[in-house]
Amino acid sequence: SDSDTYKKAAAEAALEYVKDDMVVGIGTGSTANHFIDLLAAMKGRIEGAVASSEVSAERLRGHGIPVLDLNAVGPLPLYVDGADEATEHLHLIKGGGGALTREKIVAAASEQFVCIADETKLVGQLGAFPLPVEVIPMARSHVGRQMLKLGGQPELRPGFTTDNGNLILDVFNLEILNPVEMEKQINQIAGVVTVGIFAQRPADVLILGGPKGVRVLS
Ligand code: DER
Repeated sequence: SDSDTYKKAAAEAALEYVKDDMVVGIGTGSTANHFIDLLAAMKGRIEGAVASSEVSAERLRGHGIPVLDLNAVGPLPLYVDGADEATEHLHLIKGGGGALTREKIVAAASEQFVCIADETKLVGQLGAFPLPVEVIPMARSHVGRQMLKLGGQPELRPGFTTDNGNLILDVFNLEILNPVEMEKQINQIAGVVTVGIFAQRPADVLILGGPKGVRVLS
């Protein structure tokens, strides 16, 4: 599909940021998968990768790329991952793939966060994509009620448990006028593990693939 072509182009452009002997932080999703598959060509030159999900870890191992524990490698120079939505301020909505907690951890531990996406992900205001919120199971209803108070419509992601054993609420129709403030507000709610707004720690570079090639925002 065209979208797949554009995701591949963005992933290809992200390879520029990978240097010899690096340990690279890697995200989750179809765009990150293209990056993993392209990274395989640099296998002998990088030290390894830190994965943000078991799925990505398996894909890396399948290419013979060493998967390392974040606690064993300290701060990372680079994190490459996709997004569900992005603004020109490099604020993101992530979590469509359900890996938002580990993605936020590895992004926080990384010097440079390079986000790769097809250009349809670029929006004027976040929130058309339902906001993923990872919650401790016993807090599902409590957090759901707080989302209603914020004007959102929470829906439990059916039959899904995160790598951390938690649940995900997808919150529809939230008006996210100030992503940094909304991220802080939802983070405070008891039972919330991670909210899929990446604004306090936004991307540093946004690479968008499209019919006219690749566009880089920073
Ligand atoms: O779940 C996530 O945060 C993924 O990065 C997701 O947002 C991007 O998925 P895609 O690359 O398949 O569009």
